[in-house]
Amino acid sequence: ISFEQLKNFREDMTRFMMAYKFALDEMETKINILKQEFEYIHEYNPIEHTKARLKEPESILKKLVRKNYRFSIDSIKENVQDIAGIRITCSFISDIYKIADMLKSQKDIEVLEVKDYIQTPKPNGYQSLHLIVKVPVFMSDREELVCVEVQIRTIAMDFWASLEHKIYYKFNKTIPSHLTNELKEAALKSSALDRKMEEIHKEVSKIKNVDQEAEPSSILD
Ligand code: 0O2
Repeated sequence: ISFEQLKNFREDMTRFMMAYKFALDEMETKINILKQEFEYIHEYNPIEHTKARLKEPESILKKLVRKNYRFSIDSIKENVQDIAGIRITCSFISDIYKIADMLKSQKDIEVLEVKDYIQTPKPNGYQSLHLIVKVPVFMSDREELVCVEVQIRTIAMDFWASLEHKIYYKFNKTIPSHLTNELKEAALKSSALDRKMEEIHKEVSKIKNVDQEAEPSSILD
C-alpha cells in the first residue's frame, strides 16, 4: 500500500467517522426526549446515565484484522456494527425493556438485531440488552443510514461489566479460572439484587397507585 493510498484512506476514514458522530448525537437526542417523556408519564426517571463513545480508528482496524475482514470503507460499514456505541444505565430491569420498546417503536429507527444477554447471560455472567440499530443522518449532500450499538443495562450489570472489563485487560484477555468463577458468582449475586430491587420497586408503585386512587375521594370528603 503506497503513501498516497494511505493518505486517501485516512481522509476517507475521517469523513466516514463524522457520520457516526452525527448518528450518536441523533441517538442521544432521541434518548433524552424519551427520558423526559417517561419521567412525565411514570413520574420517575428510568435512566441513571448515558455514555456515548466512538470506536477509535485503530480499534476498528484491529477488529478487521482479528475477524479477517477486507480492508475497505465498505467492509467496515458492513462488518463493524459498534463504531458508534451508546450505553444506557437504568434503575430497574423492567426499565431496560421499556426503553428498548420505546426506541424500537420510533419510525426512523430500524432495528437490525437484538441480543438479550439478560434473558440469556453470556457464559462468564455478562448481562445487558444490546440493540443494533440504523438511524438516518442527513448531511449536506446525502442521507446515510448509520449503525449504532445501544447497550442497555442496570446499575448492577454495569458495575459488574466495568470490573470484569478491567480484569480482562489486566490479565491480557485470559482471566485465571478461579477469578472467572468468582466473577460468575458475583454476576449471579448482582442479578439476584436486581430482581430484589425490581420487587421493591413494584411494591412501591402499587402503594403509590393506591394512594393516588384514594386521593380524589379524600378531597371530596
Ligand atoms: P468495548 O471496549 O466496550 O468497545 P463483536 O462486537 O462482533 O466483536 P459480539 O460478541 O457479537 O462481538 O458482540 P456483543 O456480544 O454484542 O458485544 C459487544 C460489546 O458488548 C463489547 O464491545 C462490550 O462493550 C460488551 N460486552 C460483550 N461481552 C462482554 C463481556 O463479557 N464483558 C464485558 N465487560 N463487556 C462485554 P467490545 O468491542 O468488546 O469492547
